[in-house]
Amino acid sequence: MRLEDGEILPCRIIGKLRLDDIRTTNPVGVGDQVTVDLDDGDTRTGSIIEVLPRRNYVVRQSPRKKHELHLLAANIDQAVLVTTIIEPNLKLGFIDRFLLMTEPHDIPVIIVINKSDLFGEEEEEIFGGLKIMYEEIGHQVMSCSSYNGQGLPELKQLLKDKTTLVAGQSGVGKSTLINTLQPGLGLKTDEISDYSGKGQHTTTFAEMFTLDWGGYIIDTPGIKMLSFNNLEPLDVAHNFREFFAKSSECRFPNCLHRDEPGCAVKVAVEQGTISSLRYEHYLQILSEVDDQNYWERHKNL
Ligand SMILES: Nc1nc2c(ncn2[C@@H]2O[C@H](COP(=O)(O)OP(=O)(O)O)[C@@H](O)[C@H]2O)c(=O)[nH]1
Ligand SMILES: [Mg+2]
Ligand SMILES: [Zn+2]
Repeated sequence: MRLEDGEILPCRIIGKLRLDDIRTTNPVGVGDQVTVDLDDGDTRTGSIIEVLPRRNYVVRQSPRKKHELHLLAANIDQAVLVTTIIEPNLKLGFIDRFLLMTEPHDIPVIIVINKSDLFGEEEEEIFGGLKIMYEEIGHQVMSCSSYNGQGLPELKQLLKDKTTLVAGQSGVGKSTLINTLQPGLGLKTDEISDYSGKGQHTTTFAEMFTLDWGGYIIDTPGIKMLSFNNLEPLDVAHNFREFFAKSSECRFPNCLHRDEPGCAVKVAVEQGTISSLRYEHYLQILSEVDDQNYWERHKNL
C-alpha cells in the first residue's frame, strides 16, 4: 500500500471488507484506494480497513476456481493489450476475449502488436489487417519493439499521466517493454510460467510502478487463457460493442445473433460491415458459456 507521499507501507487486511458490487477471490487489488489504520509504535505497518468505491475494475474468471472472480486491477484509465504476431504466434481469439473484460466498464484499450523488429512482409500485412479491423470499432492499434525502439515514443505519450493496465499472454514482451520504457525497474523477463499441469496458473498478482514522465503502469502476469463462466449469453452479446450497436435493428430484443430470424448482426457479417472473425470468436465464446450453463443446470441429475 502506497501512502500519498509515496511511502510504501506493508499492510494486512483485517476483518471483512465491505465491497460495493462484486465478490472476488482477492478483496483488494492493484489500483484500489483504501483506508489504512496505522499500527501503534513506529513499525510503519498498518491494516487495510476499507476499500473505497471503485471508478472501474477489470475482473476475470479465477484461474483457480472457475466459479469465482479474480480482480486484476481497479481504477484504471486504460489498458494496453500486448500481443505478437510471431514469437509467440498470434492467438487471434485472445484479443476479443480480452476486450470482453474491459468493455463492461468502457475502459479504453490500446492494442500493441509487439516485436515489430521480427515483422516480414506477411506480418506487416497481418498487422495492417488487425489495425483496420480494431480501429473500425474504436480501439487504437500500434506496433512496437523494445529491440529497435519502434513505436515507443508514441506509446510513452499515450501512457503519460494515466494509470495503465498492461496485460497479455506470457512471452509477448510485456516486462521487457516496461523495462525499456521506464529503465531502472528491473522487472524479471523471460520467466518460465509456473504451470501446475492442470492447465492453470498457480500465481496471479499484479504490480504498479510510477512512470517518471507522469503516470502509473501495472504489470500483470501472463494470462494463459480467458474463460467466462461468470457471464450469461446476453452479457457476451452486449459487450461485443459493434454487435450491441447493431442489435437495435434485430427483430428480437434479446437476439443472440445466432439463428434468430431477422438478425441485423448476421446480415452485417454477411455484408462485411461486421468482422466475420469477431463473429466467429463471439460464437465460440457463446457456446462455451452455454455449455457451462447447461452443466450447471444438470449437475444434480
Ligand atoms: N524480437 C523481440 N523479442 C523481444 C522483444 N521484447 C521482448 N522480447 C523477448 O521475448 C521474450 C519474453 O519477454 P518478456 O518481457 O519476459 O515477456 P512477458 O512474459 O510478456 O513479460 C524474451 O526472451 C525477450 O527477450 C522485442 O521487441 N523483439
Ligand atoms: Mg513478464
Ligand atoms: Zn441479432
